[in-house]
Amino acid sequence: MNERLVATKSPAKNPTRAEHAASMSAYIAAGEKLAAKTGNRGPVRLDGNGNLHPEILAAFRDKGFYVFEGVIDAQELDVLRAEANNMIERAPVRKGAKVDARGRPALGLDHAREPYTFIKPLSDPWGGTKLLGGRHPSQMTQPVPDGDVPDEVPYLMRDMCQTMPAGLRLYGHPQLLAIAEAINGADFVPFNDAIFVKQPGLGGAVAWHQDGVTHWQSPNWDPGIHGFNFQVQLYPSTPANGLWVVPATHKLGRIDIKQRIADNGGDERLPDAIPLICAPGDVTIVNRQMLHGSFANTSADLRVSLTFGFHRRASVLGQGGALSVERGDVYDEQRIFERAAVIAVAIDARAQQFPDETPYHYQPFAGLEDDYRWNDETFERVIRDYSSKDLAI
Ligand SMILES: O=C(O)CCC(=O)C(=O)O
Repeated sequence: MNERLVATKSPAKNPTRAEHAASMSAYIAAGEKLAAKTGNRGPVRLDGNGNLHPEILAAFRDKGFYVFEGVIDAQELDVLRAEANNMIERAPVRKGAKVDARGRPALGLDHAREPYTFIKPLSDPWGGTKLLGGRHPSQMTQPVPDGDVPDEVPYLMRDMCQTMPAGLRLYGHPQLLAIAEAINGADFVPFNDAIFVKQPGLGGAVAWHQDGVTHWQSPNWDPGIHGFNFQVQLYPSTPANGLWVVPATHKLGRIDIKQRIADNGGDERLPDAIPLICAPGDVTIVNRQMLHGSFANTSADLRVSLTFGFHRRASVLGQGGALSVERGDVYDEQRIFERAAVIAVAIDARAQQFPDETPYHYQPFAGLEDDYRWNDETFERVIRDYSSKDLAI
């Protein structure tokens, strides 16, 4: 038997919030120890040419994740928090409503796609369903929330580059884009973005899964073919509210997740997993082929993770709609160019706000910078409803 679970009782089928939190404590303690041993964290280190330090790249390629500490400074973090909180507060009071909880027009009414996903408090909306390509085969424990709670809470919020000016500027962050280039090449392309909201005592679980759905059988399959995601943490990301990963699983191909859980006695607390523990302003990268997930947030701590990913161009070109993208969509040169233009505008939006920072040079838009300055015209042409051009694989 795995020694990490000896001291831990299996969670009851529908534990109370407090029972669930208690059932996690030994697992969390063991996960913290394993995470400390695993390492793969520290500040962003670039070499003299502005490239990600090869040691970090090698560590990421080996374990499939890295935690960058202290990337976003306190001032930028404050603005991001205020704007993300505004998005939470301005959510429709319930699914489909036109107003927020205070009767103001809800945010997102003019978006092509509803930017919010709501769930029942502490639920796992995807586990054990066919949603999102059926990639979450096993449902997590869904504890019973305390007392009087809303029927639905925001789980995901999309379109941060449209609704949050600081979110757009973050998308043009020179260090983050240098990391994307190191991993996916200078002609890297975007994937999508979503803000995971895990309110204390309410936030839902994300069942164990691997993200990619397109290239598992590809003759060119390799551990990096489905790209990676950033998560920018606005609040502490703890073992109780945060993302857990099973290191190095990005190299294994498609994993039989149901079997892994069965082999663990049906217990979702996978023994080799580690929590990505972050302070506010830390940024994680996670290979999208990693086995990862998060538990219902029965803790007292809010987590808000701005999540956005990037791909290799070759992984996307010629592919088509997957996950939340319309099935008939084709990722041709034009589609990729239009979605990638968000990066070009974001770089300029950031340069306008932070004139002392050296902007990132995005090779696919070299020479086109003047057509992609941040202004009202590019908001309409490039940013409005950009997520309907996402490049999911
Ligand atoms: O942050 C989370 O809880 C889940 C994130 C996730 O599953 C993802 O980024 O694919």
